[in-house]
Amino acid sequence: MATNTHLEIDEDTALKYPKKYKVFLLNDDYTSMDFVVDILMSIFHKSYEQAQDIMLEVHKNDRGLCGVYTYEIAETKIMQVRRKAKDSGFPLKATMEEE
Ligand code: NFA
Repeated sequence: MATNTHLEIDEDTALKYPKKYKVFLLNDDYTSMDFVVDILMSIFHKSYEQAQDIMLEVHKNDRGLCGVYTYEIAETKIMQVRRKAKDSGFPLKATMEEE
């Protein structure tokens, strides 16, 4: 209305940014370093050098950031890690948390 000077937010049409989620790889004693580097290059699209750095970060500090994604993409990455690790007989795990 013309006399309403309040800022109104239309809940139905307001632009809402999707939440983002950090995906981490977790260290374990059994997964080979080469396999983790391969995971980082194939699933998280890192260069060989970036993949080496992240793998060593996970190895030394128990977890390392692999990327930030929307919920569904983060969830898909985690499932891809689980599937590829299981197929190769490694216990490697990935987790996510809201940014
Ligand atoms: N800690 C594993 C090893 O010594 C390597 C590893 C790195 C595993 C990163 C999982 C994640 N073989």
